[in-house]
Amino acid sequence: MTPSCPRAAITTSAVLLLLAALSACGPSGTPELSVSPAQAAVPTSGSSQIVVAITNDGDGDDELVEATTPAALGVELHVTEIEDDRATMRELDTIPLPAGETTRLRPGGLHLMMVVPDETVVEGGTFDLTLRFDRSDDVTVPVEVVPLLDLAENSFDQDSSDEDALDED
Ligand SMILES: [Cu+2]
Repeated sequence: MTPSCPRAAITTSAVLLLLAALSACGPSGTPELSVSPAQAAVPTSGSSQIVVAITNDGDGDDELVEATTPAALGVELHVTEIEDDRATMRELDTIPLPAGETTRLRPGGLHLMMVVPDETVVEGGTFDLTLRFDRSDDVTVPVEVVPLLDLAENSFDQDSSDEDALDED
């Protein structure tokens, strides 16, 4: 210790004040996520969409940063956009999960796309899906494999106000 050096003490407290100010600019509140039961479509042409809803009941935002499953080569985060009357898909790095909102991943909007599903992804089968978040702990949910038409119906039953076009994958 060097008590004879008041300048060092001032500098230290200035740094602490600065750190406190910086951390106040970081994420505030605490996300509180719950994940609905999930369904996937029987694969067509080497891919399959997964329908799941993620509800954030907390007072802090979160983000979905990765989805993985042992049942496929990979799971991509996608959004469908309409451009010149044509639906195109874009891959996203993350999907925002704002506080107080339910984010539905389903055909036509934000969605999860399983690439190269394996032989366990057949009608009536189930597999595990693990979701990784920026702030919350990982969540693993079982995914039930259903015919594509059932998947589309189930995903839109929950919110009839959504009139997005079906994704044509
Ligand atoms: Cu897609």
